[in-house]
Amino acid sequence: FETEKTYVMVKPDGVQRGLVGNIISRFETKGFHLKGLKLFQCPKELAETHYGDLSEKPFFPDLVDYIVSGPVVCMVWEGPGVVKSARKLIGATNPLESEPGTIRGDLAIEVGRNVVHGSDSVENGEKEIGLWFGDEGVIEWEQAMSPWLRE
Ligand code: YYY
Ligand code: MG
Repeated sequence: FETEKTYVMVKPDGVQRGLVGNIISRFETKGFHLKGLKLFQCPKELAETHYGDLSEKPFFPDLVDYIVSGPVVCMVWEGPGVVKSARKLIGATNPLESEPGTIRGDLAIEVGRNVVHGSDSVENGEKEIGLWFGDEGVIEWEQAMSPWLRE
Protein backbone atom coordinates (compact mmCIF):
# COMPACT_ATOMS: atom_id res chain seq x y z
CA PHE A 1 0.00 0.00 0.00
CA GLU A 2 1.10 3.54 -0.76
CA THR A 3 1.89 5.95 2.07
CA GLU A 4 -0.82 8.59 1.99
CA LYS A 5 -2.61 11.06 4.22
CA THR A 6 -6.23 11.37 5.30
CA TYR A 7 -8.29 14.01 7.05
CA VAL A 8 -10.12 12.81 10.17
CA MET A 9 -12.30 15.03 12.34
CA VAL A 10 -14.05 14.49 15.66
CA LYS A 11 -17.38 16.24 15.19
CA PRO A 12 -18.92 18.52 17.88
CA ASP A 13 -20.91 15.66 19.48
CA GLY A 14 -17.71 13.64 19.89
CA VAL A 15 -15.97 16.60 21.53
CA GLN A 16 -18.94 17.37 23.82
CA ARG A 17 -19.26 13.70 24.80
CA GLY A 18 -15.61 13.47 25.81
CA LEU A 19 -14.71 10.96 23.09
CA VAL A 20 -11.67 12.80 21.68
CA GLY A 21 -9.10 10.64 23.47
CA ASN A 22 -10.91 7.41 22.64
CA ILE A 23 -11.05 8.31 18.94
CA ILE A 24 -7.46 9.56 18.64
CA SER A 25 -6.29 6.48 20.51
CA ARG A 26 -7.70 4.12 17.87
CA PHE A 27 -5.63 5.69 15.07
CA GLU A 28 -2.59 6.06 17.31
CA THR A 29 -2.56 2.46 18.57
CA LYS A 30 -3.28 1.12 15.07
CA GLY A 31 0.11 2.59 14.15
CA PHE A 32 -0.79 5.53 11.95
CA HIS A 33 1.36 8.65 12.11
CA LEU A 34 -0.18 11.87 13.46
CA LYS A 35 0.77 14.77 11.20
CA GLY A 36 -1.73 17.46 12.22
CA LEU A 37 -4.03 18.14 15.20
CA LYS A 38 -6.10 21.09 16.41
CA LEU A 39 -9.26 22.07 18.29
CA PHE A 40 -11.17 24.38 15.98
CA GLN A 41 -14.45 26.31 15.80
CA CYS A 42 -15.55 25.81 12.21
CA PRO A 43 -17.07 28.82 10.42
CA LYS A 44 -20.30 28.18 8.49
CA GLU A 45 -18.71 28.79 5.06
CA LEU A 46 -16.07 26.14 5.69
CA ALA A 47 -18.68 23.57 6.76
CA GLU A 48 -20.65 24.34 3.58
CA THR A 49 -17.55 23.94 1.41
CA HIS A 50 -16.45 20.74 3.15
CA TYR A 51 -19.85 19.15 2.56
CA GLY A 52 -20.40 20.94 -0.80
CA ASP A 53 -21.16 17.68 -2.63
CA LEU A 54 -24.19 17.21 -0.35
CA SER A 55 -25.60 20.74 -0.73
CA GLU A 56 -28.74 19.49 -2.54
CA LYS A 57 -29.56 16.89 0.13
CA PRO A 58 -32.50 17.59 2.44
CA PHE A 59 -30.30 17.08 5.53
CA PHE A 60 -27.66 19.62 4.37
CA PRO A 61 -28.78 22.63 6.51
CA ASP A 62 -28.96 20.46 9.66
CA LEU A 63 -25.58 18.93 8.81
CA VAL A 64 -23.95 22.36 8.54
CA ASP A 65 -25.62 23.57 11.78
CA TYR A 66 -24.35 20.43 13.54
CA ILE A 67 -20.75 20.84 12.35
CA VAL A 68 -20.60 24.47 13.53
CA SER A 69 -22.49 23.82 16.80
CA GLY A 70 -19.25 23.51 18.82
CA PRO A 71 -15.55 22.89 18.42
CA VAL A 72 -14.27 20.02 16.31
CA VAL A 73 -10.90 18.24 16.51
CA CYS A 74 -9.11 18.23 13.15
CA MET A 75 -6.47 15.61 12.42
CA VAL A 76 -4.17 14.48 9.66
CA TRP A 77 -3.11 10.84 9.78
CA GLU A 78 -0.48 9.30 7.51
CA GLY A 79 0.28 5.68 6.71
CA PRO A 80 -0.01 2.91 4.16
CA GLY A 81 -3.55 2.77 2.79
CA VAL A 82 -4.69 5.07 5.59
CA VAL A 83 -7.65 6.55 3.67
CA LYS A 84 -9.47 3.24 3.32
CA SER A 85 -8.27 1.91 6.64
CA ALA A 86 -9.52 5.00 8.50
CA ARG A 87 -12.93 4.58 6.84
CA LYS A 88 -12.99 0.99 8.14
CA LEU A 89 -12.00 2.09 11.64
CA ILE A 90 -14.76 4.74 11.50
CA GLY A 91 -17.49 2.39 10.24
CA ALA A 92 -20.60 2.84 8.09
CA THR A 93 -22.23 6.27 7.84
CA ASN A 94 -25.32 5.12 9.75
CA PRO A 95 -24.08 4.02 13.21
CA LEU A 96 -26.84 1.42 13.49
CA GLU A 97 -25.28 -0.27 10.46
CA SER A 98 -21.65 0.18 11.58
CA GLU A 99 -19.94 -2.97 12.82
CA PRO A 100 -19.14 -3.25 16.52
CA GLY A 101 -15.46 -2.47 16.95
CA THR A 102 -15.68 0.56 14.69
CA ILE A 103 -15.87 4.09 16.13
CA ARG A 104 -19.45 4.68 15.01
CA GLY A 105 -20.45 1.09 15.78
CA ASP A 106 -19.17 1.45 19.33
CA LEU A 107 -20.00 5.07 20.10
CA ALA A 108 -23.04 6.32 18.15
CA ILE A 109 -26.68 5.57 17.29
CA GLU A 110 -27.75 8.24 14.75
CA VAL A 111 -26.49 9.29 11.33
CA GLY A 112 -26.88 12.96 12.26
CA ARG A 113 -24.67 12.46 15.35
CA ASN A 114 -22.07 10.04 14.02
CA VAL A 115 -19.12 11.57 15.94
CA VAL A 116 -16.41 11.44 13.31
CA HIS A 117 -15.49 12.26 9.70
CA GLY A 118 -12.93 10.57 7.45
CA SER A 119 -11.98 11.41 3.86
CA ASP A 120 -13.36 8.98 1.27
CA SER A 121 -10.46 9.10 -1.23
CA VAL A 122 -6.80 10.14 -1.41
CA GLU A 123 -7.79 13.04 -3.64
CA ASN A 124 -10.50 14.28 -1.26
CA GLY A 125 -8.09 13.77 1.64
CA GLU A 126 -5.62 16.19 0.05
CA LYS A 127 -8.42 18.64 -0.66
CA GLU A 128 -9.76 18.45 2.91
CA ILE A 129 -6.31 18.77 4.52
CA GLY A 130 -5.83 21.95 2.48
CA LEU A 131 -9.27 23.20 3.46
CA TRP A 132 -8.95 22.58 7.23
CA PHE A 133 -5.22 23.11 7.77
CA GLY A 134 -4.44 25.57 4.94
CA ASP A 135 -1.08 27.30 5.21
CA GLU A 136 -0.37 25.81 8.63
CA GLY A 137 0.13 22.59 6.69
CA VAL A 138 1.13 19.47 8.53
CA ILE A 139 4.14 18.79 10.73
CA GLU A 140 6.79 16.53 9.22
CA TRP A 141 8.42 14.51 12.00
CA GLU A 142 9.97 11.11 12.52
CA GLN A 143 8.07 8.55 14.54
CA ALA A 144 10.65 6.83 16.76
CA MET A 145 8.70 3.57 16.72
CA SER A 146 8.40 3.40 12.92
CA PRO A 147 10.89 0.47 12.53
CA TRP A 148 8.61 -1.51 14.88
CA LEU A 149 5.56 -0.76 12.74
CA ARG A 150 6.92 -1.12 9.23
CA GLU A 151 9.53 -3.44 7.70
O1 YYY B 1 -18.55 9.94 4.56
P1 YYY B 1 -19.61 9.73 5.60
O2 YYY B 1 -19.52 10.73 6.74
O3 YYY B 1 -19.67 8.32 6.11
O4 YYY B 1 -21.03 9.97 4.88
P2 YYY B 1 -21.46 10.99 3.71
O5 YYY B 1 -22.37 10.26 2.81
O6 YYY B 1 -20.25 11.65 3.10
O7 YYY B 1 -22.33 12.08 4.51
C1 YYY B 1 -21.69 13.06 5.28
C2 YYY B 1 -22.44 13.25 6.56
O8 YYY B 1 -23.76 13.70 6.29
C3 YYY B 1 -22.63 11.98 7.40
O9 YYY B 1 -21.50 11.65 8.16
C4 YYY B 1 -23.81 12.37 8.24
C5 YYY B 1 -24.64 13.26 7.32
N1 YYY B 1 -25.76 12.50 6.75
C6 YYY B 1 -27.01 12.66 7.31
O10 YYY B 1 -27.16 13.42 8.27
N2 YYY B 1 -28.07 11.95 6.82
C7 YYY B 1 -27.90 11.10 5.79
N3 YYY B 1 -28.95 10.42 5.32
C8 YYY B 1 -26.63 10.93 5.20
C9 YYY B 1 -25.57 11.66 5.71
MG1 MG C 1 -18.21 11.49 3.22
